Amino acid sequence: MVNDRKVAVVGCGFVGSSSAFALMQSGLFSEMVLIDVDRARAEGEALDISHGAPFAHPMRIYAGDYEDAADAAIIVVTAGAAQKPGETRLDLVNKNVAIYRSIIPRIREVGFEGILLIVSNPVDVLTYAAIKMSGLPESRVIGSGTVLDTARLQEALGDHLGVDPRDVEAYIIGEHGDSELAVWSSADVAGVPLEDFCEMRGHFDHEATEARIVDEVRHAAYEIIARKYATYYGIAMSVQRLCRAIMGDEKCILPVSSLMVGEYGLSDIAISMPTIIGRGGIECRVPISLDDEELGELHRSAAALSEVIDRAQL
Ligand code: 6V0
Repeated sequence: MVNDRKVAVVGCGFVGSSSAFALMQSGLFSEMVLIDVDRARAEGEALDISHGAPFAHPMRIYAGDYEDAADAAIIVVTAGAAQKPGETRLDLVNKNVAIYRSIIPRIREVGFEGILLIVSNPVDVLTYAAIKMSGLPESRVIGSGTVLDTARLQEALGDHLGVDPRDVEAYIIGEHGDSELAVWSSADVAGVPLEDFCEMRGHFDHEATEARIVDEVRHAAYEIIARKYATYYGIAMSVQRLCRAIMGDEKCILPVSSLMVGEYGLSDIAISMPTIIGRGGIECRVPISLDDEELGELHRSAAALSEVIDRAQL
């Protein structure tokens, strides 16, 4: 039995607690279980966040165990080591695969029937690992993927063009990491091709601007970590957005990480591309059109991930 008003968060560090805080404010759920290997941490966060609930939505928030999460509609997994200054997301693989070996089988054992939302990094590798370890149908295992990177891209373009970032239709796809790519060839604002819109707003140096913006997006996490040692608010809002899409059966299109089954010639790998999200999780991947250069970049991104997956022996 799935309780549609219940969510669980595994890992209550910066990302888990910020996500829990965002979910408390969302009104999507009336019960939230926080799980962490450091039980005191989970208890402290549950108390602190619950004291904000009277200002938002009535909600029962408590520290618990996997048994308490068995009937949750969504389990968000943020447990794991985070990047240190200078580390890449892929550097985290061995540590976090080992952590996932102590988490995902527990979720499987309690007979979880909801949606597993993977957030820990490297998110594509861990989404693949979670599919393998959980035995859940692949449609019910979603990696937050490049949802955050796409928000960063929309924000940068909105700022550059002086428009609401929500009106910018542009995606980051591929690995959530150094090899991700922006799909410029089909980007638009209100149906106007991006480069035409740029010219309308007085910007003509497309190549240099696109290179600068994609570079800023790729390096955003490094810039933030260099200054404040962690990133968490942007991902917390991405988690809230994904939970809203699932619980509202929105059928909205978000660039999540999921198992490829032949799209662009890719398979046996989890990577991000625009995907229709609803109450069942992943409904359908949307094969966005790519030009030859973008397709080449996507294949390079996938090859980098495949190599890491092979080495991790999942
Ligand atoms: P953190 O603040 O160190 O928190 C990690 C938490 O996980 C701690 O509270 C640990 O006690 C807990 N933990 C460790 N092992 C276990 C276990 N076996 N079972 C339960 N809990 C455990 O890290 P932070 O919260 O900053 O980052 C967490 C993860 O999110 C890292 O892998 C980050 O790289 C990743 N991020 C992913 C993003 C994305 O876009 N997908 C964005 C930002 C960070």
